[in-house]
Amino acid sequence: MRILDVSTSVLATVARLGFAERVGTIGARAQQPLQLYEFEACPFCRKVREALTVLDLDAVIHPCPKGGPRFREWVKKRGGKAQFPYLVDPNTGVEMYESNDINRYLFEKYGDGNLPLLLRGALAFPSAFAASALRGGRGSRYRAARAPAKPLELYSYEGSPFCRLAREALCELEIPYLLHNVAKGSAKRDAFVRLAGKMQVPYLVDANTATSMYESADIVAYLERTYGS
Ligand SMILES: N[C@@H](CCC(=O)N[C@@H](CS)C(=O)NCC(=O)O)C(=O)O
Repeated sequence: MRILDVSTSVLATVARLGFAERVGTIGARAQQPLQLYEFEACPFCRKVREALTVLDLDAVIHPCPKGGPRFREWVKKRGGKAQFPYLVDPNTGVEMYESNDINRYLFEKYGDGNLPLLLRGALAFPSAFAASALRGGRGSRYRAARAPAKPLELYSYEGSPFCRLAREALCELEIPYLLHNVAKGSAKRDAFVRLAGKMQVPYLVDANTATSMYESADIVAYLERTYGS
């Protein structure tokens, strides 16, 4: 299974032409992390996660897999419907649905206003959809899990095939986490290396158990063991 997981995750990155492995032109910085309600398999959510990577922004991810009891309900009450992605920007009070609107907002507020072609061109949706299809629905459905007392933290970037495997597990188990995007060119890489020891992602920090680790296979196994049921 592991070889299949890794190879289909690599293909998902290829389907997006290797996008969101590198930071683009950034603008103003967010004082507080953004809040994103989404699920890993959703192609619209993928485009927003890519925007966060390219803009080098951190976000608290509230996973909303189908059947998830917690954050889906919150979005339904807050915005009026269960549609994802849903962005909350605590810096400005802005809250919105619609991936294209969210990305326009993000690039205007935190970039140079110019959306990359892969987030607006004719290829944007079909290739984002293909990336999800290649993962065969991973990161779309809730699996019974215990909620952690405090959000976890994940160092990651959207285009990394290995980070995707860790995010899928966090999503299916509906575990909220602070996503630190550290793509190539990120200003946060030096601080990350000082914290963790070397530049390798995914890297998971769980303050609930005083645990931190590299390696996607170990992270997935840890999450299943600790929070899965
Ligand atoms: N036009 C919207 C479409 C969003 C959308 O259709 N999202 C799907 C998931 S891919 C959804 O929320 N489905 C309802 C559900 O998952 O219950 C956008 O770009 O954000």
